[in-house]
Amino acid sequence: MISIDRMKFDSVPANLKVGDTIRWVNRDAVPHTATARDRSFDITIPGNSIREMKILKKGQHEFFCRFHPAMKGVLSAAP
Ligand SMILES: [Cu+2]
Repeated sequence: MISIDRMKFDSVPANLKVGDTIRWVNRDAVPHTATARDRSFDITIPGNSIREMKILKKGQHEFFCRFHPAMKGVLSAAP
């Protein structure tokens, strides 16, 4: 699970693998996205909502929110 709270991504779990499911939990009232710079994922999470996403690509994925580009994180996925 990766929480989003007060316009920030919470810490990303370690030891993730391709095929794992990430649960994005948006605790803010406004929508956010989790968008990989390599575009391997791009998911919109409405305010006060949960969205699930499967990790499809190995490697280190920097991600950000398209609506608030200052929001950033890194997700690493083993093969
Ligand atoms: Cu945002």
